[in-house]
Formats: sequence, C-alpha cells, structure tokens
Amino acid sequence: MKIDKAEVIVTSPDRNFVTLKLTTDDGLTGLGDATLNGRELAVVAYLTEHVVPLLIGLDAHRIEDTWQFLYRSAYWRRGPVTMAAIAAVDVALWDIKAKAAGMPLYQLLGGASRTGLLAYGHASGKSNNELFDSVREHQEKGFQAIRIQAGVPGLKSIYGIASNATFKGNDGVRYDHEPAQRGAYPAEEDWDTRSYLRHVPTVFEAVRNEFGSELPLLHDGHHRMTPIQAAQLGKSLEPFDLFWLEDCTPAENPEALRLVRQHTTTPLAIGEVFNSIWDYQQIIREQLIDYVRSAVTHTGGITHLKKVLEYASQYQIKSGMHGPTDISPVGMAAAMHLGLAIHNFGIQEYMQHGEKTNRVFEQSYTWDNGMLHPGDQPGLGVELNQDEAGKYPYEKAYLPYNRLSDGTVHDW
Ligand code: CS2
Ligand code: MG
Repeated sequence: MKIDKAEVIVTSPDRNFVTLKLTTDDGLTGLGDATLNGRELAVVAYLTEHVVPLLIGLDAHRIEDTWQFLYRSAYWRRGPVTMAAIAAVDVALWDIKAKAAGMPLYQLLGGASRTGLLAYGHASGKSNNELFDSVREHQEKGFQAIRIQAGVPGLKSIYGIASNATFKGNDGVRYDHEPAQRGAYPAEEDWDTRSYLRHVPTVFEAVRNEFGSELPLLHDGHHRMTPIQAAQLGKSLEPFDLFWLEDCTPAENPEALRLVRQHTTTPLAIGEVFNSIWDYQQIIREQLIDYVRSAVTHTGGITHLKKVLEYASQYQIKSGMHGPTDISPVGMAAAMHLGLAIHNFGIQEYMQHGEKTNRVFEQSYTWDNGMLHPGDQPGLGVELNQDEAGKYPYEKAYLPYNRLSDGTVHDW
C-alpha cells in the first residue's frame, strides 16, 4: 500500500486550520492536523516544499520508519514547525492503517483503557458574576471539570477571557475564545503580575464559595510568572485544591520548576509549547510536573507523543492534552484515540469547535456527561469536506503579545 497523493489543505471556517490528506494507491485516505496557531503558513511551506515530495511512493504501513526518516533526514531537528509537519504525516498514516484494518485507531494502540475521557472546558469572566455564569453554562453543557480565567482589575485585556463569554450563535450557547485575532499585526495586551497575584486567589475563593469544594478547577498561568512568583501563586491557591496550575512559568528553563516544587503542592501542568520528548526529559525525570500538556498535533504525532507519555508513566505523570479550538477536529480525534488507549490518561482539554468548523470536518466523536469518546468508526473517525473547506480561504491571524506598563515586552 503506497502513498499515491498528498494534499495540504488550508481552510479558515471559524479560524485557520492546516490539514494534510494522504491517499494510497488503493484509495484509502488519511488526515493529519498541521495547525500551528499564528504560524500556519510556515508549516504549509515545510510540508509542501520539503515533505510532500518525499512521501509519494512510500509504503503507507511503515509509520515508525517514515517518522524516523522525516525526523533524521531533515538534519535540523525539533521545533514546532518541523514537529507539526511530522505529526500531520504520522497521524494521517495511523488513520490509513486503522482504516485498512477496519478498526477505530485506539484499537491499534492497545485498545480502550477506560470507557471515556474526562474533559475540561474554559469558563471566564471579567467579573465574578460573569465568571459564575460561564461556569454554570459549562456545567449545563455537562462539563465535570472547568478551567477558571478571570479579568484582573486595572488590566484592559487579559488572556483567556472570551470576548463574548457565551457566544450565542446558531449552534446555541458556545464559549468562544479564539485568542488569535485575524489581522496583519499581533494585538497588544497589557499585563501586571503583582495585580494578577493579588487577584487570582480571591477569584478561586469566590468560586469555591459559590460552587463548593468538589468541582475540579484548573487555571492557566500562561507562561507569565518568574519561578518565585509561580511558587507564590501555587502556594496561595493550595486552600482551593486545584486540579492543576498550568504554564506557571516559561518552560524553557526546566530548573525553574524545582523552585516552584519546593514551595507548593499545587499540581503543575506544562508542555503545550513543547514539541519533543527532549523538552520533557528533565522535568519528567525530576518529577517537576504532574501533567504532560502536549497536543498530538505539535509533538510529532501519535508515534512520538505516545513515547513521551510512556516515559512519563514511569513517574506517575499523566496526560493533559492541549485541546483549544486551534487544535483541529483531526488533532482532537488523534488525542482522543491516544488518550483512550494509554494507561496514564489524566484529562482532555475540550473547547467546542464552531458550527462552520464542524461542517468542514465531519466527526464521529461523542460528548456525554463530561466525557469524550473518539467513536468506533474505522480510523480517526474524521472526514474533511473539501467543498465546504474551499468556502473559507486562509486569513492571516496572530496571537496577541504583552507589554508591561513601562512598555517592556512580556510573555503572553
Ligand atoms: C491555552 C491556549 O488552551 C490553553 O491552555 O494556553 O488557548 C493557547 O493560548 C492557544 O492554544 C495558543 O494557540
Ligand atoms: Mg495553556
């Protein structure tokens, strides 16, 4: 079974997505997500110019060998663009192999280790009342775990607050927070860590008082704190028993997490901007995190992320795969199949895609009482409607960036 055709499909229904579609000489097709939010066209070029020409004629069954060929033959290794491109090929080949076997993909990964995948959604609000409404809406939609992001007094705009926290579109109420704004230049947001550190504990105290102590609550620090500030926040949130504090400090310096770990027992999740096992090596070996945040889409696909999670399982570290709307339905399906099969599944991020996106990507996953399941269609269970995709051409979009009050650029 040879790869006969490889297409890079860019479409922008609710936001930009890059999808690789492989077709074999016996007519089987496979999809892979290659979306890198704000840098989509870099991956398009990497695939179109440097990868697609090498795929034609390869044996579609040789997934590991193709992975190693694309990784090692490039000479220049790792990085989000390379690993997103390799991920797209990898997932498309897994999709094909599972279709050829007549099985849902998770069956080829060892079969189901659970009946469903606990998911968490994103609640947000500029005020506590707006936040509480958003939490209630997520509970009404079935979410059993909820991420809490709140406005900070004195800051004009801040990460994670939906422009319209409850998007009342044709597909009903949907939390809609696409951080990447369409436009020719990144939006500038403001930031002040001290205001944030003073405010966040009051938000979680209010949420616990309103919703009780049982509801699993998560929070995303989004890379903005120094290690000692992250330690301070983790410690101040201990009374509110978080499921996790995410990206508490920029992850390029793994040793920073040693200091955070010394000061707080709040569980830590890191890795949505990581793209290889080597990014995790020290923080897994030293048990500096509790959850691996990578998405299949950005970490070399199912083949590589499965290796990361197997390494993490030796240290009782679990998965917490990245799943915002910039992970396409193809990437989400890959995450669900992998999450269903591995033993050390933790939780799956799940921001529901919009109506237009769901028309472009025909999916067979299920969402029931806060649990996801990839479904039992052969393969990934996602098909791309190329006519529908053609209605939505690419539109340049950038993630925002931060400046402090004195104008210094800061992590967003
Ligand atoms: C966030 C993302 O979902 C998350 O945890 O960190 O919204 C992130 O900001 C975007 O995926 C970046 O593209
Ligand atoms: Mg995050």
